[in-house]
Amino acid sequence: MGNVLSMTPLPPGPVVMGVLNVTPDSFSDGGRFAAIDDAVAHAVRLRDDGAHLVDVGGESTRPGAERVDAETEIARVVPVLRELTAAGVPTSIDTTRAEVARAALAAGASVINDVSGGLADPEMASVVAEAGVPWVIMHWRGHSRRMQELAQYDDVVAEVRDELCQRVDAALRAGVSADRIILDPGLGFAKLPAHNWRLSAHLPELVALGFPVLIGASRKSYLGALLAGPDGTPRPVGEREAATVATSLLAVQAGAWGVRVHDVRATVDALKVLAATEAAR
Ligand code: PMM
Repeated sequence: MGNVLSMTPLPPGPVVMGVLNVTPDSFSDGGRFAAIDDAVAHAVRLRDDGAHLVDVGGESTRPGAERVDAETEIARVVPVLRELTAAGVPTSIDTTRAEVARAALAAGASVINDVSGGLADPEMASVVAEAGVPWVIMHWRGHSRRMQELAQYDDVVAEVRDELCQRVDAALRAGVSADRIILDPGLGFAKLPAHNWRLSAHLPELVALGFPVLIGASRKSYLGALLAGPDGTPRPVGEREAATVATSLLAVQAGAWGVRVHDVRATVDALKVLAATEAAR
């Protein structure tokens, strides 16, 4: 599969983004992919399973996580991005730092996935504008260490939509082209479980803004809470796959353009079921 993400305008979707965390403290991969060879082999598997691009991240964004410096982040992601580019695997870089984004683009990344939507680093918008690459602008209120304190909303759907619109305005002012913008409500980022469910239920209101919408529900803790055992113990991270697939499928049915998932094969299978059903209408 070629790099559909280098198309202008963006491809129609659904687009599947596979997750590759190269962070020793990543909650879902448990550091297993920290070694470059393992990371590359895993990313190639995600591509072969049907991922349109592989999202490479070198800084954990799990709630409560401490930050690493830019140098560490670059040292983690750049060798992996170079190898993946050589292997023909399209990649995005999951970073909030302009410096890391710049290094990642030079190493072959073709999309910037910024969980802060440009808020964490004022330089990010100009890096994106200059490179002309697609930019995932996610809803965000603060870094992981304190983000759950910021999960306060009167109307989460309206506030997330309005805050995303402010980020879009800032991006356009910085010279980013509207056809390069992808929006993401940021499930789990300064959101309590009820906020995530409400955003999922009201996804069409975000889709109505007219930008492609990406959803990242994969293995998140609100799914673990939903599936908790009778004693209230959350379902472990590795056992949230069916719930992840269901969430991704519902999101695409509600108009999402793309989904960001760890288990690409399961999601691609589900999306094939949806496509076959739609084709038979
Ligand atoms: N979630 C995580 C990391 N990056 N990027 C986007 N665009 N949307 C998300 O929901 C998102 C993201 C955290 O999940 P992980 O630790 O499993 O990668």
